[in-house]
Amino acid sequence: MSFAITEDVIESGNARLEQALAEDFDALGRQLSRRGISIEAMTARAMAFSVAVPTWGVGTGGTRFARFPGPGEPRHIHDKLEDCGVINQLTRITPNVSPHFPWDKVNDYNALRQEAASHALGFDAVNSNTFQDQKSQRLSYKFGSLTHADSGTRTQAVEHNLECIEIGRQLGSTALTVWIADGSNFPGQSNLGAAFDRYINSLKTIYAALPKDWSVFLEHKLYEPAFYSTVISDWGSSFMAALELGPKARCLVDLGHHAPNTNIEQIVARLIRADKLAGFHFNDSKYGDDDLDSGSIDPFRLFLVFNELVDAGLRQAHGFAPAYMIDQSHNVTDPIESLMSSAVEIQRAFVQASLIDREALTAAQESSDAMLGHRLVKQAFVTDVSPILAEARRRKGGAIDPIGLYRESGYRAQKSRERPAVEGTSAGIV
Ligand SMILES: [Mn+2]
Repeated sequence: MSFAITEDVIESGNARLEQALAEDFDALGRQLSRRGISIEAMTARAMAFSVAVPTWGVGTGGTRFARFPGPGEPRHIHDKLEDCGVINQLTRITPNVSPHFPWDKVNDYNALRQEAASHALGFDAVNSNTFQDQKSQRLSYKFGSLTHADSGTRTQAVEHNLECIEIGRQLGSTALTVWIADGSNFPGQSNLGAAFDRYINSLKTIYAALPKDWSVFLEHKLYEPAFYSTVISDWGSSFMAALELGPKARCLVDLGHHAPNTNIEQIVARLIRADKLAGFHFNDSKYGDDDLDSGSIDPFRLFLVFNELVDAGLRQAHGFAPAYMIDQSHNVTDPIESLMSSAVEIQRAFVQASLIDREALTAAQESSDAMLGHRLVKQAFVTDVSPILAEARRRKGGAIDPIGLYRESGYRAQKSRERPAVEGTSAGIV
């Protein structure tokens, strides 16, 4: 019998914190009420919010130099589902997981779907992988996959994506996320125009195989592993491809996949306007695609992205239904703690952005009152909405203090006994 955190443990943990939370919640409620905001409405918004967790995120990540595994790491998709279940059990904001193939391959996907449901989890977008070679693979992706100069290699990469769609269909997913590492390291190595043409052609075959209610999410990334050119390097390339493919193709924004100082929230606004925003891979970064915990470096940027998202949601922008997912690498923390903390930070940015007085902001913008516009946005950002987030968790049966309760539960120590270390786990590779 594997160890699990019981509802009793959550209840008794919460009992010790409930009084203080009630006081903080009341105080914040009075403050918001003076600003014409209902704390109950904000709590309801917080309770309705969710963000998906990637199955590979529950393992310790690493860099190209080394990986330092932690105790009790998940050995396979079954352990990963167990860990993802704990994240949702304590935070109540991550009811879906995003699987990755071939890392999460099993024989019976209906059984896997039921197993996930037993942890109160469903499946979000499926992720294909043509950025590394698998053991039994016939042709190598060393020089590319969907855009490889060799048509046989392209076909193999297309077929893998078709298999991912079929697996996702059985899991109850409705989207395929495609990120390719294709590009070049030397000027002259690759024909930049022809590589993009080959991308479009490969994606057309994948697009044609999408079930009726499915979408394909195109993920761009500036550089790495290719260091001279990347085929889908920016939102412009992604947008061109999505436009050519059709309405089921949209652009996925990974916050770490842009040049430093890029105004990501403006990219988000453009994609919303074009009805081409697929969703997000949330993470934070200081230098490049650092895959650090969401909100750990630049919470203001995260908030400004949500400012655009909340605005689009409130004015019911056409086709607006972005998929939210975390995509991080946890190298020095317990991945369960990092994912809980990140999910809460993402939810925090959403609630903070919901506090903005949209009418007053529009009036300030229309009268070119730069300072007032800025103050209205900043006022929302500096409001500590922690009591709303904690109360939302409490009302949904989660933990008032998820990380504190997780540490107290001894879950990790129990798992380190239950899960003997194995070689070559696919967890944590991003
Ligand atoms: Mn990503």
